[in-house]
Amino acid sequence: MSKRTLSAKGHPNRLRKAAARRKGGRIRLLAFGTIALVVLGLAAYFLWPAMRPTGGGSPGAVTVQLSMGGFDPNHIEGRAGEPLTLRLVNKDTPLHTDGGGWHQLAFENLRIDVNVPPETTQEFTFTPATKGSYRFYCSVCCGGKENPYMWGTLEVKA
Ligand SMILES: [Cu+2]
Repeated sequence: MSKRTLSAKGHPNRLRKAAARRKGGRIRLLAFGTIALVVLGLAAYFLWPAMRPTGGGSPGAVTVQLSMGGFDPNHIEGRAGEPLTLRLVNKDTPLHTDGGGWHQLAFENLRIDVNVPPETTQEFTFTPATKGSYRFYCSVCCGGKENPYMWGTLEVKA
């Protein structure tokens, strides 16, 4: 018989209390851990949009913000034969009733149609072949193509 069993027989009450204390400590630790995880998770959830990099991305990319107010900037310049990267930033939330926060950048005369989900950033690169003025629009919000604010221009120089 070991010493432990002996003492267990000798002081059953005190042992039970010690076991209960250990159990209570473990539950407290578990509760603390859970709460800490929840708090960290919530902090990350709420802070992520603020910390999300919006200035970075591909070097040389032209950033265009998409919103219910249209494109910002709504005038972009490029050069014929040179790749142009557009970085489309949509900060609208899915709570928008008009289009669900989605925005689009589509060119009238080029085969380009990019749809950007709410609260996301999308980059795309294309090479305008010839010089000229190309109009682009968003048709998923605020009256779409019929709304004069939902238009922008890409000026391609030779
Ligand atoms: Cu839009």
